[in-house]
Order: sequence, then C-alpha cells, then structure tokens
Amino acid sequence: MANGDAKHEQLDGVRADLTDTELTTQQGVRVDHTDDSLQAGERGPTLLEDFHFREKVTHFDHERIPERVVHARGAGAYGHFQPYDGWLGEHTVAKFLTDPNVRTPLFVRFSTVAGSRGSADTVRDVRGFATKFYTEQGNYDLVGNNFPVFFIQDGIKFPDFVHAVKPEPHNEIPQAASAHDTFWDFVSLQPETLHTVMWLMSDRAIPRSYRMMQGFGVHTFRLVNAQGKGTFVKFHWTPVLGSHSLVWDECQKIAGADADFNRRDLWDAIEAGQFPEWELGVQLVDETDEFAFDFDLLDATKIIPEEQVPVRPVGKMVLDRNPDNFFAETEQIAFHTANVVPGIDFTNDPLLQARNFSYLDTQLIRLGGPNFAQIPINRPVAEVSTNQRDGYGQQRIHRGGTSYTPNSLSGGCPAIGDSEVFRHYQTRVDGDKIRKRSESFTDHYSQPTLFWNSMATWEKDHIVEAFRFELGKVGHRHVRERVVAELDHVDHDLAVAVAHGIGVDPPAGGTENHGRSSPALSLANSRTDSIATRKVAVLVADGVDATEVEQIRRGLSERGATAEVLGASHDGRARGADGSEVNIDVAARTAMSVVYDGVIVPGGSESARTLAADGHAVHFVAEAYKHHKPVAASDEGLEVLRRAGISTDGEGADPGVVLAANTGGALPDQFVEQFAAALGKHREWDRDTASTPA
Ligand code: HDD
Repeated sequence: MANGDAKHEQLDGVRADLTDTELTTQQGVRVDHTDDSLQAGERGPTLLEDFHFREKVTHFDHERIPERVVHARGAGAYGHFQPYDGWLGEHTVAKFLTDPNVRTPLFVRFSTVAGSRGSADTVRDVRGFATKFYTEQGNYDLVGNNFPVFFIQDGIKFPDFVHAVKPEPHNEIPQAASAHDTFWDFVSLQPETLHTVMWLMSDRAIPRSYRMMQGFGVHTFRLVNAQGKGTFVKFHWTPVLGSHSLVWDECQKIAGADADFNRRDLWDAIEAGQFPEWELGVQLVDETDEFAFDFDLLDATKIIPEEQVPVRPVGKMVLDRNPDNFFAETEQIAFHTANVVPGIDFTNDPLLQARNFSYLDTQLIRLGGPNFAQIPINRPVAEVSTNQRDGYGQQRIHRGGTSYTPNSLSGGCPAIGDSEVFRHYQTRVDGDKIRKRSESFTDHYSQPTLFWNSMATWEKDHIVEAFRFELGKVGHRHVRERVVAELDHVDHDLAVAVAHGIGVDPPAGGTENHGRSSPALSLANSRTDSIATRKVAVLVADGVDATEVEQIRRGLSERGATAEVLGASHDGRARGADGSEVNIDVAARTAMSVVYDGVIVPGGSESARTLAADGHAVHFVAEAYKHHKPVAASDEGLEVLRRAGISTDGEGADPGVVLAANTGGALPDQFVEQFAAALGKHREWDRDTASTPA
C-alpha cells in the first residue's frame, strides 16, 4: 500500500528508547551521581562548576512553551485515510482523496477551545477536530471543529470573541466555561454568534467521546481539478459509532471524577484495539450555483442543509496508534489552514482568510521560530527542498553555496517543477478597497431557527436548560435581557422558556418562525444499533451470583462492549454465592456512575443486601438512572434499584430499565439482549428524572 507507514518510518529515526542505557549529560558524558549537587564541603554552597546541576536545572527552567491561545487542551492520535474509490477525481487533483490505492498517514488532535492545558475535558465547549494528512504531495491540514458553523464571520473579530469567552481578565475566572458575563455580553451585542451559540447550548457541546462526534471543515473550500475548474466543497467527518452526548449534570461531575475523561477514552480505545473510525464526506456545489442559496457560501455562520446538498462519501479514516510522547507529538504539532496541497484551495470567506494568516503566526511564538516544520511531528513525508536557511533550531545541514533562486552555481536547483505543483486557483478579483461586511452576510436568525426546529423534544429541553444554566450565572440583568431579546428572533417559545428560568420578563413576541427544519441536525437521528466500545458497570459484593456475572461479561463482550465489575477492592475477588471467585476490575469506592454508559446489579441475596445498605452503591444506580442510562438488575438485585427510587414493577418500569426476576441462577437470554438494545439507544431520553434523588 503506497505511503501507509511512511510517517512512522520517518519517526522511527527519532524515537528514543532509553531502556538499558546509562545516564549522561546532554553532551553524552556519563554521570556518576545525580542526587546531590557539587558543594564546597558538607553543608557548603553549590559550585558554579557543577555543569550537570546547571544543565539539569536550566533545561527544567525552560521546559514550558506557551500553550495554544485557544484549543490549549487536547489529545491526539495517529491513523490513516484511504479513499473508497476515485469518484472525486472529477473535481480535484488531490491524490490522497482520489486514489484508492493510496493510504495516507495522518495525525488528529481533538481539543476544547476555551480552557487552559490542564482544564477538564467535559466542559460545555466546541471541540476542535484537526487533521494533518502527510500526503505524498505535502502536508494538508483540515483544521475543523465538531460544529459546522463558527461564532463570527470575519477573523478580525476573533480576538474580541476569544477575549469575551476566556476567563475574565481581572480575576481569571471562570476556567473553561462560557457561563459568565463577558461571553454573554458579547453574544447579546453580536447576533452573528447566535447560530453557533445554539449549537453550543445543545448536546453537541458535550460529546460522550471524541470517537462519537462529527467533524466539519466549517468553511466552504474549493476543489480544483486538472483543468483548473473549481468546485465549492464542505468537508464532513462522520463517526462510525454514531454521534452521542453526555448530559450536563454528568459533565460537571466527570470534570471532578475524571478530568481526562475524553482523553482517556481515546487513549484506552486505541490501546484496546478498538480503533476509532470516521467517514469523510463532501458536499459539493458547482461554481455556477454560487448564488443559488438564501445565504452566502462564504459566511462561516451558515450550513448548507444536507437535505439540500447531500453529503457524499469519499473515504475512511482510522486512528490506530497513540503517541509515544505527549509533548513531542500532541503539543508540538502545528496546524495551519493554509497547509493545502494541489487540488484544494481557499475561498474568500473572511474568516478563512484571517486564519490563513493567524496559524503560521501563532506557531512562531509557540514553537520558538521559523523552523517548526522540521520538528518530527510536523515534517512532511514529501520531499522538502527550499532556499530557507538558518533560524532558531535549524535541524538540517544544507550543503552547497547557494540559497537563492535563480542561480546558476547549483545548476538552478532547487528547480521549479512542472507536475503536481500547487497552482493557485485563478479568478478575477475586482473591487474598491472597503472595510465593510457584505450585505449577503446579514441574516443572523434563519439558521438558528432551522437548528431549533430540527431538534427532538429532549434536545430542545436540554437547550433551554443550558441557556438557563449559563445565563443564570450572568450577574448583569441587562445582558440576560438582551440575550432573551435576541432569542426571540430565533423562536418565541425558546425565548419565553429561557426567560422564565432566569428571572427576566418574557418577550412580547419576535420574528415569526419560518417552520423549516433539517433532520440531519438532530442527534436523535444518529445511529443507535451499536454498543461497540461502551462501558458498563456491574455492581457486586460477596455472595453475588457468579454465573450471572459471567453471562453479563460474555454477552456484552460478544456485542463489542465491556463490562467492568465493581467491588470492594480493585484487583481483588468477590466470593460468589456458589463459592466460586469473581474478579473485581475496579474498586467500587473509587468509581462514579458518570464514567459508565450503563449499570447492572446481578442477583445473589447476600450481595444485594450489602449493596442495598451501601449508600455509595445506591447513589451509583440512582445517578445512572437520572442520567437516562440503561439500568438492569436481576433477582435480589432489584432491591438495590428500589432503594434508588426506581420502579421495578413491570408496569412502572421504563424501557431503559431491564429486569429479570426468579432467574433460578441463570439469566434469560433476552436479559443482555434487552440491555444491549437500550445501551445502543444511548440514553432513554423520555425518562422523567426530575424527582430522582441524585
Ligand atoms: Fe482556530 C487553533 C479550529 C477560527 C486562530 N483552531 C485551532 C485549533 C482548531 C481550530 C481545531 C486547534 C489546532 C490544534 O489542535 O493544534 N479555528 C478553528 C475553526 C475555526 C477557527 C474550525 C473557524 C471556522 N482560529 C479561527 C480564527 C482565528 C483562529 C478566525 C484567527 C483569526 N486557531 C487560531 C490560532 C490557533 C487556533 C490562534 C491556536 C493554536 C494554533 O492556532 O495552533 O492560530
């Protein structure tokens, strides 16, 4: 397969394994001691001569680099991309998108936007989804998000937007949260933010997993074919596992219980060989249709509804390898929207144009100089041959006496090629020099309304709750009022519902809702037929029915999910009712239900009695139920559910509660089957959990 492992072969040259080595200085001198500094006598001062001490501490003093000004918190992995076939060749000369025999190595970095490097994963935020394709024709970076739209239309507003959402400057509070006055002040004064704010208040902003979220290139880009003809394109990543989200209460608890929740999930899945996969799809618009829409294709606050222009599949991405070193790879990777290859070009989207300046600029400060493309993670697998020389951290030893074009002294090399070169898309540009937003960018309400109309009832409820939570934290009343007034232009019912929750008078009635919707926008329409990689907690104590535990383990594993048995001590054993031993995977006291997708309490009277009397276990079950997760129990285990306030009488039980009574020691086949079906649905959203005490 062409190119498949080219990046790894390249990186093998710099991967360092220190096993069986002896400690040296950076100069390769072996040291005899590293625990005490060189001193003038016992209890005496440290000597300047101690080069080992100075080198060790100096390096430490310089170990930190500036974190990314946005998207500081992230996690990444290696993988590859391969097109299914060559159909896109009609529209682009980009080989990695059109040659099914080419498997392109890549690195993806997922991120949150607002928080610092050490902030929690499960905050309400946009997720970055940046992919660096190491193609044979040079590096191509698709620097996208898990939302298809952005908060602003022109990059000159980016510093304003980011200053508003970041912690407030006087006290640096709050961390990694938009629920504060400056963000909502900005939103209320800048209606172009509204569409993306709707996404931000939706469950899209709290993904269950990086592996279960979509990715979007956001901008309209341009594909260019061999004849130089352009076609507008929007890029989409669709996760094979479907798109699923957490609930807000859960997110806040996970932020404490496991701040690395999404990062760990990605890492663990890859280590376990459960390689995350996405399909790359494109929406194509012929150039003759540039003005066929009721919005401007250059406006990054707009989507092209999928019902209007379908997403056509191009190929598949698989992530199959974790980095060896977080800093060297995930921290030092440098994305840039202007890293394009022949066949992919820009449009005049003013947000994209600004990005094409900003990303190169930011790497210069972040990575310390103009040679950051030589850092191993950033190096293309394509040959690099430039006349650029010198600069901090130059890694190459360029031979020869010329570093300019044209030259005759080096035979004119590097020469200008004539095949597979990047040729900028040619178009006529004509206009007055003006500082003005295009009139075609002025409709800020139709698409937020489209998004709202497309939501399932439970999604709408979550959006209203999110607005209430966020605005509930806004101290300035007039800001809350202005946001509600803006929402009234999106949908009157939404504005009224939000107003009621935040102590603001409901608005009189705004713009009429246009009534259009786009089903593709709803998470309710994502796939629900797989439980692959889901994690289920099985609560046990001494006296548990060991046969049932085994049946649950096997049944879930056969369907691609994992059962983790929670008991008294990690790596310990519980005594089964029949005297056998049951392995404990996780110490129950260290675990919270929020990091699981569902919970099962097997039978066994002694075990069930212990758990029913254990507040932690009862809370565990109640909390899972509150978060709409599937909950199951058999025989005496039902008592634990009842203690958690969950109805176990056949009539009162909801579809996400799976029960097996009088099993006689073995679970009926349909027990795991029904539980798996509920797990596949992800959550039982219609469950009323208002009174659940958790
Ligand atoms: Fe940006 C990082 C995505 C608008 C300026 N951005 C960054 C990352 C992602 C995005 C995923 C993290 C890359 C990584 O993992 O290293 N940004 C977007 C999307 C945008 C967007 C989808 C709108 C469609 N960004 C945007 C604008 C500007 C920037 C308008 C500036 C005018 N973005 C940056 C940056 C960052 C960045 C300051 C910070 C660190 C970095 O670039 O490498 O240059």
